[in-house]
Amino acid sequence: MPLNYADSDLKLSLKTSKVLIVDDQLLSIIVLKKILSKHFIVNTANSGEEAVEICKSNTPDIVLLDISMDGICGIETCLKLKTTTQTQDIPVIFVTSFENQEEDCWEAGAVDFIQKPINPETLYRRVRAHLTIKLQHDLLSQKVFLDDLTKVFNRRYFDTHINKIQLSALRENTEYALLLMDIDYFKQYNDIYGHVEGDVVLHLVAQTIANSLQRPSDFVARYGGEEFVVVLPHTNEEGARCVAEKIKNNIYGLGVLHKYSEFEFVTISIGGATLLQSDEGNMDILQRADKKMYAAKAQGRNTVCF
Ligand code: GH3
Ligand code: MG
Ligand code: MG
Ligand code: MG
Repeated sequence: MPLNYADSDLKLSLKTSKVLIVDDQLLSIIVLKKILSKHFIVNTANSGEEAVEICKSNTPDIVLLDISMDGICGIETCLKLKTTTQTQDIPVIFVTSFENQEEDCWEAGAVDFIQKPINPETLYRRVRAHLTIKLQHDLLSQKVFLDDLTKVFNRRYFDTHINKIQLSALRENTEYALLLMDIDYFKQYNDIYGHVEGDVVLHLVAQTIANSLQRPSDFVARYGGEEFVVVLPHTNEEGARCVAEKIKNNIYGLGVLHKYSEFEFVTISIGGATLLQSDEGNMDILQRADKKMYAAKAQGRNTVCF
């Protein structure tokens, strides 16, 4: 089956795509915005610094970038976006009157280069073409990296991303924390209420874990059957304990009846660990979290253990 949007889905997604225009000249912003806001949602920034902040807090689907600006220039802005995990997948198109800097733009990681003065139709068509590629890339990533049942990331996503997180934490000499969690008495839950109801609870628990996370860099993945793993970059043990307690309480707080649990409701046991600078592969932190999860089970379940 071809992995493609239905035409109507693609049109709808394009209409709600976010374009960030970055230019220090108000007039340029007005001209570009006038052309593009007929087709897309447009946001603007008048410096590289502001653009980087916006890309982190309100991620656009594409960035149109001027080269010559006060403060950090366009090329540096692009390099910053491309070397930050959170923003590196946002396509960047340079829009400039410079003729001799094209090479630098490609080197900085741009996907395209549009020469001023602007031809409105060319601008719109090129932005549209790059947005279409971006949307198809996002759709493909979703299919590859999302768990169908729970709609959180799958094991493949975890395996792919944990290495990057571990390497950057070791390089920057910072911490990160990992929480491994397993629903309590879930076999019995299925036995009593049936697998269909069990699947509903799995989805609800996964979404509750996801909603308990606050930073954009935190994520949850389904690790196996009814086990989930949460990754908390730049977080020490104290911070990770807070997140773990919050998750545990939020799951209990759902109030999903479980006749054969001593807690009366569905609960979760959580084991946590943080990176040690002596760690080599990421199996070390995983194994520590796994041991702690079993300790949480042994301590009576519905418990956080570090
Ligand atoms: P414990 O408190 O020790 O974790 O007990 P448990 O019953 O949860 O233990 P165990 O890990 O052995 O059981 C996991 C069960 O989770 C087995 C299976 O019935 C259920 N499970 C795993 N994946 C799925 C799924 O995709 N859907 C449903 N409905 N149930 C699942
Ligand atoms: Mg300028
Ligand atoms: Mg289990
Ligand atoms: Mg279990």
